[in-house]
Amino acid sequence: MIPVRRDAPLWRLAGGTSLDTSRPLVMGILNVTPDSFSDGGELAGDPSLALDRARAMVEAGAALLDVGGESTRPGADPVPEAEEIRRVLPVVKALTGELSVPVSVDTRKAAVARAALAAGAVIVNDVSGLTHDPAIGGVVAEGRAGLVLMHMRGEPATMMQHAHYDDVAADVQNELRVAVESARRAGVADDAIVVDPGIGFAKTAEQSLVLLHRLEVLAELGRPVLVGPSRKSFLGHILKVPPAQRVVGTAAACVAAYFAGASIFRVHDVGVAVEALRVAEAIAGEVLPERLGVPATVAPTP
Ligand code: HH2
Repeated sequence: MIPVRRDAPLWRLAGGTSLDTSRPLVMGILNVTPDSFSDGGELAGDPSLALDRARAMVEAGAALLDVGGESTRPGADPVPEAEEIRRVLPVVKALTGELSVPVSVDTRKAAVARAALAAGAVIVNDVSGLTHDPAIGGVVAEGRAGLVLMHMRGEPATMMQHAHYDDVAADVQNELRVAVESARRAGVADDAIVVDPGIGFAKTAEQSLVLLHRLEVLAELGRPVLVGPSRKSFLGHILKVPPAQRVVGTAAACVAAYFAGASIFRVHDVGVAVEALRVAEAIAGEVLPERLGVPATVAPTP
């Protein structure tokens, strides 16, 4: 049982830091939205709630945090730019002011990305893979920020109409390659880019399973792979339980994805995922965690 090789493990972020993705890294989700599919409304409106949740996530082993102000669940309504900035900015400021882990902003909009980077975020997580707002690549390049390119088709409101593939792993690989090329054209450095299959985005439950099983196809793009299986509906199809009860299922998906080549795991329930991945890493390396040491998450940029 040998996990897929990670060829280019350093992920360069804004501000001269890098994350070492040769060890599994857990990204904690902070949705400051009223309507996210599993945690909508829990953290909306009061940055101190998000800060408390973030502290607990870091304590539980989160290596980075992802702040989102727009739900992208199937059928979600778009959020105006000014409203998204109003939701996200105070939280990004509060987190970067107090915590030492890198902060990512989950947005498809250049103006939101620009405001968040100015407030100290160091990664832009674009679920549209640069297809929604043509200006966002330039903002990432200018800020020398990290960039997550997630695969989806269409818009959240209509994406499930586009869930038709000849070979889902090969098609997602090809479409992500196009996204990587457009990031390069916008001036984003190769080592700033991470790719993501977009679990549940324009994918049926079975297509999501195939992608998680065949992540090595995405690893062939030569960049670290991030996955976001957390509490998603493919788990509901398997387990027949509501989102809040998909925590163990999420951890199982993270472990499977780790062995298939993923390095970064975007989850709501950080502690459970961290524990599961520590065990997976120990099995993969055939050594106890103390011999692996604490992951050196933030390394100086060479
Ligand atoms: N999934 C969601 C949002 N952002 N970003 C990346 N890179 N990968 C993902 O799989 C991903 C993502 C959707 O999940 P969530 O944030 O929990 O829900 P919502 O979009 O309803 O806020």
